[in-house]
Amino acid sequence: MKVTVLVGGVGGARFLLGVKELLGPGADITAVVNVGDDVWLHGLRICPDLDTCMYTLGGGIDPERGWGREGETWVVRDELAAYGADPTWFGLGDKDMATHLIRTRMLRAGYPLSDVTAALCHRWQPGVALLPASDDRVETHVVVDDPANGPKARKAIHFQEWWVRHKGELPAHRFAAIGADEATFLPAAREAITNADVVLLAPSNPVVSIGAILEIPGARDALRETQAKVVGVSPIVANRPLRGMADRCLQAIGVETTAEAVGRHYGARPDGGLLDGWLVHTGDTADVPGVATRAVPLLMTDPKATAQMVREALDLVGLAP
Ligand code: GDP
Ligand code: FO1
Ligand code: CA
Repeated sequence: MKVTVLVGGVGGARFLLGVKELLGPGADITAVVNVGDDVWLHGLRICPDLDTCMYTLGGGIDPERGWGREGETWVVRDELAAYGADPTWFGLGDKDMATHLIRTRMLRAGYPLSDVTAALCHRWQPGVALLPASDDRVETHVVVDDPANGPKARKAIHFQEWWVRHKGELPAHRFAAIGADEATFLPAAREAITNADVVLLAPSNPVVSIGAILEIPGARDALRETQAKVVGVSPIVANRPLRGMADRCLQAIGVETTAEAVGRHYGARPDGGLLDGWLVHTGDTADVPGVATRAVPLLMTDPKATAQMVREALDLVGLAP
């Protein structure tokens, strides 16, 4: 069975562990990974969601933080801070930095991000094809108040500045995918969606992970046009995100923090939306017109529990492995 999964970082990576667990070695799994979090810092190209997926699936992730390398040291970060080199609010670990150095060198030599990612994955052998949603630069920015320039002034800051520096505490008026107008959805990602037996939307942040992928021209069309069933998994459990600040992101786009509201936001395919099926957590309810819904345990406590979630997602659209 050929499975294609749209993913962000930590939630997406843990979900992919479950897909791998269910389908076993040699399975045909492709992940289309959000690039909206990507950023240039200290002259290096950082791709947090791609790296989180690569390290998680390759066994190199720090399990507590959920991002970056296990057993990390921070010598270079501290030395940069001693020079006062901006930004001091974003920490690059020493081991992780080798990834960014290689990525940056290859990008500067003219290789597209998809080729660079494949090269990095040679080492990590994630067992899943990790495809950036685009080879083009499409970075999420957040529109916030700018009181220094007047009571009504606003400015757009990079997503990482909003998420890491301000911890999502600055009220977000909206999110903007800078560069999306000139970007192309990665052709290999489109093919992976077109040729899949099933497409899964991981329980990733619906706004700045899945939503950011969908902002790339061609992504929505690929999902609407595929013959494969599309099943989403709710990241909202008992009206809360299980990690991160999806509630603040949803508020900015006027969507309630409930599994039902997120399901309705994605919408039913016959109505121009994305979903054939929508999984919510046991005890939650979701009435999403035109979409098959089911409530099952959705806590990704370990790959076996997550594999059971994936099994339910496939079963919901008649595809039990
Ligand atoms: P990020 O890029 O690192 O923020 O990660 P993602 O966007 O891929 O995933 C973040 C989302 O994962 C959050 O909104 C969480 O609610 C969700 N999440 C984390 N753990 C779980 C879990 O065990 N079950 C479910 N259903 N969602 C989860
Ligand atoms: N998150 C933080 O909260 N603080 C950091 O200093 C930080 C550094 C960092 C470095 C590399 C990387 O791949 C991820 C990093 N993250 C950090 C996580 C990440 O920026 C965000 O959690 C995501 O982009 C949101 O998905
Ligand atoms: Ca992310």
